Amino acid sequence: AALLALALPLTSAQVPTESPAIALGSVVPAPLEVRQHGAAFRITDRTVIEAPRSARNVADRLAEALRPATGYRLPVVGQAGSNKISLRTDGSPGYRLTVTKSAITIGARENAGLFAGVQTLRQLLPPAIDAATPQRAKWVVSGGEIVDRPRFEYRGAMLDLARHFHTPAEVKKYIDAISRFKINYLHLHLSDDQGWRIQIDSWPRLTAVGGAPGTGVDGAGGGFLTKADYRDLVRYAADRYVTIIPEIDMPGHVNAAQVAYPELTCDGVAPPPRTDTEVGYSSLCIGKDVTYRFVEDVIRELAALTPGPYLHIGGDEAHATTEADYIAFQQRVLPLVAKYGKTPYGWNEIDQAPAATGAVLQYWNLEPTFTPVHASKVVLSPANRAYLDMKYDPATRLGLSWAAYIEVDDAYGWDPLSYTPERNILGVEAPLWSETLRSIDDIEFMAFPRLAAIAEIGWSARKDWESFRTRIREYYPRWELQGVDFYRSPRIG
Ligand code: TNX
Repeated sequence: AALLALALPLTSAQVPTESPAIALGSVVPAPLEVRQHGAAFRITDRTVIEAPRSARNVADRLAEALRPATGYRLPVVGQAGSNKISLRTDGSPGYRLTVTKSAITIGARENAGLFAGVQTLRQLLPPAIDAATPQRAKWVVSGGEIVDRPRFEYRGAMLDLARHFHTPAEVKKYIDAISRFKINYLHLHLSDDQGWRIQIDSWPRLTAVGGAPGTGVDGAGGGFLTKADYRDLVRYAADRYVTIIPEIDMPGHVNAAQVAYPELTCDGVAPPPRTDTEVGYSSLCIGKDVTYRFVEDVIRELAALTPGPYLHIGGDEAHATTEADYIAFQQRVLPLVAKYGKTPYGWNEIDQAPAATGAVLQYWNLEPTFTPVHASKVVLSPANRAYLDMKYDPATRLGLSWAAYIEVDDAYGWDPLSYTPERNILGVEAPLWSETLRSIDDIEFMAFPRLAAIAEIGWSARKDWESFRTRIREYYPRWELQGVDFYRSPRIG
């Protein structure tokens, strides 16, 4: 799809130069307050980007976004008169975007807010702004003001690198696409029965064996991240105000680790490598000391690589672990995450352990209400609403259907507050499991437009399907120009 977009730049016939400026509120996720008034601003070959040193990174992202399609220089400067896009640090939580004839101003307390404002601005320009080569278009933005801030502080996406490895270049392309919708956490599922995808120096066979060619579902998902790859991804994400959350899944989902290190089983015998999609058959050996040396080494190395606050230890579907063993395991392991300076994070099963006090839970179950017993905060990922690997309908070529078919309006039509009181909620996350996915096109086809629906649930205070439907329909040409694949839902039209 990326090649196609490059090969077919928009012709002037496809981009009417007289098209009216986009309405100020026509953005996904929907902004909080919008007042359209006054004259529009037009970006010209003389426009400059004004930013203080502290916001240089955001200014660079803005310039990168606007230069290819406009063909303008758009220099980043410390101070300018008029005809400028100005980034400034002010008191606004979220961001405030003001458009007058002489300037576009984005103000925010933090760079993350400025970056969110930049994503809004990109959607207020004609879709041709996403072309990779200079386009003939009037780069006009409607006059007025947007005051916007997130409903929840955590708006996440998850990629499963274990069932099929996805390369750093693919993960970066996904970060580009999700950060446009103000997603600010990317959870990487780095280990499972079929593969181990992150270098751990103290246990090198994890990747030498668990990341080898032939691992993954159907033997088609080999590969792993070196520590250098991972650090580079963390940096790339941080430059887009996305925080990486690593997950090592345990005590279940560990077959790949046990193939590499048979001492991690109770009988010391290596199990056969698995390339099927079954779940719930493997378990670390809860009574063995080596189990906790292994777990502590992995947590220590991952914590040292990860600047973000969270470390996810999985904990789901441990059907091969007794309940008593499961709790005993989490009682020892949850505190290890804190020992290395991170907030423990796990799938909702970890709430069985009293040591989950202070942890974050990721709720993936289907029951419509949930009250944490031990954990402090919940990230909502109900599988029948937020799982991007569920098929859209029975005809969808990719994906699974054990939780539901999830059309775009199903992904949009739920409220976190109906699950648990607001004080428990950290935010929402849309996981994408990779049993059936190979390429970045596969990932994108399952993620979009549903990820945009989840992003709006996480960001916007008000929700309206008809309005979302219209705004996301208007986004389609942007995905086409970005070379991002997506599902043309009949519900959107
Ligand atoms: C359940 S839900 C899983 C994963 C599978 C996924 C497929 C959860 C925490 N675990 O192991 O990949 O279903 O949809």
